[in-house]
Amino acid sequence: MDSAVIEIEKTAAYIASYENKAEVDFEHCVTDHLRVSGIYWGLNALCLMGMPDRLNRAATVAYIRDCQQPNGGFAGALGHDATMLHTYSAIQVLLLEKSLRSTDGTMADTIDIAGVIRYVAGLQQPDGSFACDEWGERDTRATYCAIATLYLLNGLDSIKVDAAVAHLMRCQNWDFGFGSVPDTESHAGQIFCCLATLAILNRLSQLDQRAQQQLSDWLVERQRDSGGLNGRPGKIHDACYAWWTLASLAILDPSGWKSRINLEGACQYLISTQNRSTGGLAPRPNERADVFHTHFAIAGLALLGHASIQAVDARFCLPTLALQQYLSQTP
Ligand code: GRG
Repeated sequence: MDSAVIEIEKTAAYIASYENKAEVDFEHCVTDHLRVSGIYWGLNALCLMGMPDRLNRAATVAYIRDCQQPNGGFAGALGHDATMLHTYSAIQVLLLEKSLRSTDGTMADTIDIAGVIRYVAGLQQPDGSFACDEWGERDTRATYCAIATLYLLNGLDSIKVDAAVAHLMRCQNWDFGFGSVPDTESHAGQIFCCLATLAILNRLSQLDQRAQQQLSDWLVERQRDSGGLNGRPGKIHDACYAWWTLASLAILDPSGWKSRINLEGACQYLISTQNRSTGGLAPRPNERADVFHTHFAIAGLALLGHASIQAVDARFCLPTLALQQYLSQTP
């Protein structure tokens, strides 16, 4: 076996195996609250690998539809409360499905779009931030999910965009990175959320040239000798940061970032995290695979331009073609 090859078929089989996990399965039970995001991770990775039909897409869409709550948001699983994260995941899945079946129907045939917009807008706080759910925890992940969802549904006019941007900028630190709320440590995951939000809103100019340069340098320094990336100084590399860190760089410097990273090393690191017995990719070599890391590693390979994986949009973490197709059909 060639250790330098991404095993597409085995990775797809690993993702598809989740569809048939019984409800008595321990892993299935303890990840119940993540089901809708899990469907996004699985379907998006399959789409990026050109194998969307490995999931029963009709059943998937029906499940997502049934997760919409009376308040308009989507729960992570049947019987749970709605959250901002699962609402964005649900819209991402429906967008992928819509782009795969471009001829028939709109998203509004499946779900209550006005309800989604109402739910998301209702979670904006007086300081411009967004809550993760109706119980109130706020962070920049919620702002990203809110803005991405509203952009895709043409609902940005239902919120105070300037206040949302001002809040994000209050989350920026002395090192030009961003934390989850003001005065918290810079972390590549939160940096992604803030930069992707600013990019979607066409507001990257909030960061002057010096800030963009210093933040790019900070992100480039996340690559380790292993080729893998970490999410903040002093931490260990992890496959998912090939997404959070490199997507942030790609947003900041779309034409120059590839010359600042050891692309081959990053690809080889991701490939080395494949679990060759179970299939799927793990945070680090010889560790247990999971769907989250499988997805973000595949998305990382897409950013890096791996020949077997389709191009990905760094702002939305969706295949570029599917996103373009959806946006061109949406009034
Ligand atoms: C669909 C792209 C997309 C995003 C949805 C959920 C979300 C919005 C964004 C999450 C951003 C984030 C915070 C990512 C980091 C996830 C992660 C691996 C956290 C681990 O944090 P620590 O502190 O790990 O346990 P480190 O690596 O810092 O030691």
